[in-house]
Amino acid sequence: MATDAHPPLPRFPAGFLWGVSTSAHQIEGAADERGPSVWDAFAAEPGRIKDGSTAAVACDHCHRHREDVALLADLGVSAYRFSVSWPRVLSGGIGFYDRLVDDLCAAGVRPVPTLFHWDLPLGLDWLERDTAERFAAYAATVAGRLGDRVQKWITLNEPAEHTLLGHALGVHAPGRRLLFDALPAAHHQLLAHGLAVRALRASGATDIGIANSHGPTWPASGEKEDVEAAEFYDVLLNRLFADPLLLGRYPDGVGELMPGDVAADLEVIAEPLDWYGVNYYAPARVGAPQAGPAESGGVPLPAGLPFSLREIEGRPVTDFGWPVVPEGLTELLTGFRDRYGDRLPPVVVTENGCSYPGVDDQERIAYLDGHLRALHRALEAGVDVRGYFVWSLLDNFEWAEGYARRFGLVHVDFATLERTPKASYGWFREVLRAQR
Ligand code: IFM
Repeated sequence: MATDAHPPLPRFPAGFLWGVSTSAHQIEGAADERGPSVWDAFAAEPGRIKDGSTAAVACDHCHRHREDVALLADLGVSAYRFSVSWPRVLSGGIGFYDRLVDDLCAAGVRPVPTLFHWDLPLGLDWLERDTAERFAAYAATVAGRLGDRVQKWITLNEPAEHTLLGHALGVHAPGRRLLFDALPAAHHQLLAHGLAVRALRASGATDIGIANSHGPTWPASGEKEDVEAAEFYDVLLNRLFADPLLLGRYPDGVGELMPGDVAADLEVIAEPLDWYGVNYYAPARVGAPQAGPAESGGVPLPAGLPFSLREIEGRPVTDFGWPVVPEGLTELLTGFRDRYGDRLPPVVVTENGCSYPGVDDQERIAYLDGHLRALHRALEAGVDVRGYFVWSLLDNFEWAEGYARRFGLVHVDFATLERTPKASYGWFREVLRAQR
């Protein structure tokens, strides 16, 4: 709804895809109706999840998906990004996605499944190359079952975070602290992506992307040491995952650290994409290493890293402590266009959102409003952006934070599982109406 604080948003192009995102492990629950994932095992270890919770019930979406599809329809989104639980499919539960996709289609909401959003079946391991082959077989199974109704596919969600938090720093499942020895997990996920693209294409899919998290990296100063540290961080978080996909090569010095026949794998990894998904939350301000304890977004960082993360001063922060920097989205997208040129396919913002408590969530409205304006500036600057998905439809299980961080447009009472649309839900609905 347009107010003095939020005048009407500029018009986005006809056919622009408007959506919201969720992921299986964060909302589905019904854990006893599927096989276990690495996240079930991780959450069962004392001290891993801040509030001691698990995702066994979460939003109970598996049993309440009709109510959630009705919320999507009422919101007026054209698309819904959800993820398919590989453990659920392995244990014979693919029928749930059949029903979900049917209900979405009946409601006029385009289903956009992500095939992997961190809930690896327990027993599989991204350090093993074989996991990539298994992923391709699973992708073929899902495409065979849903491909008659699903056009738009996402292979992986945020392999960067899954590698960094899960394999390098050990604060997400599977809880490994391998630091730079975690790089094979990144390579095997990228290989899995490429093999899955081939499997999806073989099943007739023509609209395939990936959801990668990216953000601008700002040097803490113009000093050479800070600039070099920021460049290193940019390689780690951005280029390590975008260069192989879009250019068919790793940044200098990285390929040598990867396992297997990297040159042959890169040909698979660089299978052409129909679009490129960007998850954006905030930029990083990076400087040379500093003495003393370091952290990133509340995650303690080990000593000895060749960079340090610095506070972005003078900005509001979300409940998670993340700085609110809408223009970082414009900078990121125009920077990607400049860096990758015509190798960059059309872009879709596959996640953007913020954690705040409460149902009258004016801060979330301000956050989304600011980011949509920033996105429009990227369009004006010539970036081919085709869609925008809010993270998230529902408050959910926010990984190691448990249920304390609320990203939803819809409030979930985790005692009763009652859904209550927040002020931001009403605001976004009006935005979507005005864009029709
Ligand atoms: O909740 C996560 C999501 O699973 C992946 N992207 C970032 C979100 C907020 O932390």
